[in-house]
Amino acid sequence: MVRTMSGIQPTGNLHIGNYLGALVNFVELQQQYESFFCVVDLHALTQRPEAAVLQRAVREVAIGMLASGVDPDKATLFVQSHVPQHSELAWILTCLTPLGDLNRMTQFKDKSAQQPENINAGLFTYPILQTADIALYRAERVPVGEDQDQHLELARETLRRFNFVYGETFPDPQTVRSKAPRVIGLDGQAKMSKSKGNEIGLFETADETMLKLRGAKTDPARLRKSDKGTPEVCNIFSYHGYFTSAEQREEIAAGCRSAQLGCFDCKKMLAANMEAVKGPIRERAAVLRSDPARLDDILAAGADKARAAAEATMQLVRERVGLRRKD
Ligand code: AQP
Repeated sequence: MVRTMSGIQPTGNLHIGNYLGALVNFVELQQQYESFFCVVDLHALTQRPEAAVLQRAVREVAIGMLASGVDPDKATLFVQSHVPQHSELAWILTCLTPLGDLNRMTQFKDKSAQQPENINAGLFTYPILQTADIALYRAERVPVGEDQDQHLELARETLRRFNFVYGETFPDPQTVRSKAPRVIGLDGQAKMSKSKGNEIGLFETADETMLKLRGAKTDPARLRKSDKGTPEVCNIFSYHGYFTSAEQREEIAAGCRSAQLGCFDCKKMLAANMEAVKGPIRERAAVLRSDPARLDDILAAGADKARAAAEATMQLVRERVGLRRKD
């Protein structure tokens, strides 16, 4: 059966970019593929979080995945560090990756600028660990947002190199796009990110979201309600594209263009439509938080299944690279 694999970093609160760009696809793909979804805590170490903060974030991301619809009876949900084979394969792939390939990665440059006091080697080799995450499960479908394009290209090149050097071992992992591959942040400029403070949290209440939306940029040329707006250049209108029916979007666009509808009312409609999606997720998350033992059980069972699949791949890999004698 074709496998799908993806991970989310426990580096902060899940936001609607993670939900629309990745989680929506996790839920869809688990219906047709053998699915492995993980909380990538080893990746998060590149940001040097405090231990207690990391532990809490791991649980919150797992809760977010489950509350969004990842079904532990269909998909294997686990924590990356519970499967030590991720680190083992990452080292083997590190030895196959030219420095020049890593030098081209724009995310390394972005993250280095974001945390200039902590430009560690893990940030640089991050995409190799990501390649190992995918390869360990011999995944052929990888649901991720557009920001991961370059890393996926590097993963394909690295795995093709492995196959060339050691013999056909890994399938080519293909990216699976959602309908929202790049959700822009509330600043209207960069992609929405956990660590940039420009996010709408998946667990936020409607009031919290409205508070953020009130300060969010709209059409820069529309200074007063009486100014006619251009919905196509408005970041808020782009969010309507993800949460609002086509019919209501047409009404909003017409109201904006004719200056009948003000930005505040447009934002209120958006907050209500977002709440229709986020409200049930928030409620399911609250139920999951109230039963920590159940989450422990789900993650333990997921780790058992993931370790078995990972070990099967590693036995083959160790043999191919010469780390284990052929019996
Ligand atoms: N703005 C986005 N639009 C669409 N998809 C997005 N993803 C992230 N931001 C957007 C997708 O969500 C998945 C999980 O992301 P991640 O946590 O592994 O890392 P990231 O891409 O670095 O996400 P963030 O939110 O920007 O986290 P920080 O700030 O910690 O780096 C991925 O599939 C990603 O494409």
